[in-house]
Amino acid sequence: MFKLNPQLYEKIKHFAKFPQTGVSLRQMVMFGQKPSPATFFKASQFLHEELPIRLAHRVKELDELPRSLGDMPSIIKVKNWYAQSFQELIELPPPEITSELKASFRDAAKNSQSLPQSSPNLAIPQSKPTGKYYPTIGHRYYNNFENIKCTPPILSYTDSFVKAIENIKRRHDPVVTTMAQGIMEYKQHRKTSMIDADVQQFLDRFYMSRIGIRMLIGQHSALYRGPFMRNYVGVICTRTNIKDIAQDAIANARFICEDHYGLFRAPEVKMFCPGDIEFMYVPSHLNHMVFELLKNSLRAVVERFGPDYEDEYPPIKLVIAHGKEDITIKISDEGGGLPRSGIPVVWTYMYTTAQAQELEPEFNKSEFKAPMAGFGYGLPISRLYARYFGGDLKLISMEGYGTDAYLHLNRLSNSDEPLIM
Ligand code: W6P
Repeated sequence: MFKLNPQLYEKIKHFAKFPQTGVSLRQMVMFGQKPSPATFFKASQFLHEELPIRLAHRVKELDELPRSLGDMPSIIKVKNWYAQSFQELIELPPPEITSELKASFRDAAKNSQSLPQSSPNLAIPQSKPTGKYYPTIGHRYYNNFENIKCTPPILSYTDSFVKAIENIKRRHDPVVTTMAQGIMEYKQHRKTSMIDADVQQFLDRFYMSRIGIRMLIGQHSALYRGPFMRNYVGVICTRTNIKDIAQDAIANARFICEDHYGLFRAPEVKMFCPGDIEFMYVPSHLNHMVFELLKNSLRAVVERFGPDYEDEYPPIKLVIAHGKEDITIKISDEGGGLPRSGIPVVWTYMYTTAQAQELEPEFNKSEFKAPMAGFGYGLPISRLYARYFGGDLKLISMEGYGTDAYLHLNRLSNSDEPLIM
């Protein structure tokens, strides 16, 4: 069993002094579909520096939580995973490089095309006077090294690095559910169901960071392993068809709804989409968000009218609009709405209309498969996914009538990663 010792923690605190470097979607696709071994090596070097820094920030924050929360067994478990992953990365030896090779890398970097400028992510509060906001660099992330021949030690380094980060990603699969367990432990301990604003903000930061780390690892691994599909760069689809994804999410959400309530037909979802809209995005993120919103709308409608009134359900409307900056998906239901006082609660990591349930161990495994009513993390996490690439998610409700959810997606795709929120 791994344990976080004081010596390692000193190292972690040192790494946590360095700023995290963000990478935009636009920068990630610069790699093209099949990067050369040397380009891979360069990306590995970047991640080999960047990931320990990001992990260290997380360990430090977990360690500095109020004791009543930080001492919960599940939180300690998560902290140990982060510390172990940190240790594995800093102990992975970099390859021996001849000075000759080093020089050719330096030359190639000089001639490399410059990265597109990133723009501030609208989800981050801007121009903080604390100076805690670090714009992206990314130059260390991507360089085009088509013509450099890699030596065997470099190739074997690249290979063991990818294996190491894939292993880390797998280790962290159960982080969300384990943290949720920790929050439940905390609530029982404190005998309250409210979590305060600090904890809420911590969790937003924590899960946002997790999305970023997993995106970088997932991207690196997908680029290394393939399969190399048309219009895909790693997990990014350069021509994501929003209508197709919406249709898919509609079918899945309705199926889950029918299954959960024992319905013959879930409420209808009417889609309004002007033609085929294609843009650069991560299809799995988009699917996750739309699916999550639809589940909430379906649940509201079914629970308002009751499972015996299948023929009377008012349809849910899904409208897709595209402008120069944004693609927006609006999902409108007539599920009775929420009072204005209930809206902030929806974004906390405790909101669920379903009864608190024991988390099944199985649930840990698949990140993107949620039951009809999970443990209330669907909406806040979906908002983080939206914000991660410069979009946002908003709810406007009419109590007594229904709710509109607006999912904004930034189509310019050059937003900074929101590392500080
Ligand atoms: C509701 C509550 C809710 C949350 C998110 C999306 C849609 C809806 N509808 O009644």
